[in-house]
Amino acid sequence: MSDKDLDATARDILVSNDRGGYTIPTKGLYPFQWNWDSAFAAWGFSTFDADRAWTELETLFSAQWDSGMVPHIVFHKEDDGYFPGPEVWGTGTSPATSGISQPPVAAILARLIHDRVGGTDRLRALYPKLLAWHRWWRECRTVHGVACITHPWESGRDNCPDWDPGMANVDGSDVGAYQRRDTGHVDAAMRPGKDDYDRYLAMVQFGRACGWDQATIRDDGPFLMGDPAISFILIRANRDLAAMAATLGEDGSEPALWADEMEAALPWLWNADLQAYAARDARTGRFASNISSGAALALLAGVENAAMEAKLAEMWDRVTYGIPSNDPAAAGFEPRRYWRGPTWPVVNALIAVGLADAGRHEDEARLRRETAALIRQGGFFEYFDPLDGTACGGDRFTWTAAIWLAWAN
Ligand code: 9WN
Repeated sequence: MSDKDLDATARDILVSNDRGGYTIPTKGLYPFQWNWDSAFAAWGFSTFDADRAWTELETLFSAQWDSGMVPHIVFHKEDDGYFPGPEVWGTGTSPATSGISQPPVAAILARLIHDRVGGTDRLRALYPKLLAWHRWWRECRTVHGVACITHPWESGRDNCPDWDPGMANVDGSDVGAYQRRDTGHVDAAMRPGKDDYDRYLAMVQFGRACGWDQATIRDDGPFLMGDPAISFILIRANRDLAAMAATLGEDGSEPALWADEMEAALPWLWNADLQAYAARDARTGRFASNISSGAALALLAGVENAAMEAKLAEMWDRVTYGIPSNDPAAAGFEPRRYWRGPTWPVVNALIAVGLADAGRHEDEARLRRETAALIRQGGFFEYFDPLDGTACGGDRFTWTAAIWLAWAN
């Protein structure tokens, strides 16, 4: 297929995954609106339909909680193809949502969309909502000065070995019977295992039992881990908010301060053994024992570190395609199991934004070339084997189509 045909297919994927103001990640496997997927969808739409791009973000923020949290899933319409659905989360919100959040990439992408297509009035309306969400991250998810997650799903990198230390302390033995849906849509060998799901559910049940009280979840919940990826994303997103404030004539000193404070706290995530930033259990202090693509997102935040750069370069050279979600040299590397090894086009796109800003054009071009090759060979799949390029997970995936249009082509 020529690149022109791929462009047309990518647009068709976005349009056909549109459910009216929001886009589902892919038909069947993920039938609702997901938080960071939508921000990428908006970026993709901005290449051919500016109005629809802003609408995507507006629909996402229409589900924002009074606390400022933007939930990780918005269940606009019923669909029994996904588990756990709204009745399991039991948040009681309207529209029904999950009770946790997801990586706050919306401000980063809103700024890129504004740069591309304008829409200052739409950005102006969104700005206070973005600010409220970032304040929520600061008040409800910042411990030891860095961004923490209360559930692996909150990281967007579900079964990454980053979360193994925290998962080891979660008791999933008492969650009762349940029926997964994901393994009916895609190969079970590419998905998180049953032990993972038992624990994921135990965390949901804890949240539900405390009425989704976010302070209780943070302070007494079964899982709390410092996430380098979200910390880097938030640093960048707060600086983007400050830049937007300047454009809009608002006072951006608050998000600028939040970014500086989080950057100053990053040493807490520095794993001297790995010579890299790494996930760390906020309760026990235990570090994850692997380098992941979470560390590479330092580039998005403009956080430079020569020792880690050398490690990341070695990790990249161990694969053929893109930045792997887990280091192939690590014991738990699985090239096709979701976030335990595969490369994810969306993560590559975020890293590339940072590389371009840092003037590292050769590296940016390499990452783009490798990501584009995966899509040209395999199509618009969810993620890929970084060693041989095998396409994995869901097909006709919104965020892969979106980053093709906005970045990779
Ligand atoms: C849980 C939708 C989402 C992505 C996540 C990805 C996966 C869900 C799942 O799919 O997570 O949120 O059921 O596996 O890990 O990053 O947003 O594409």
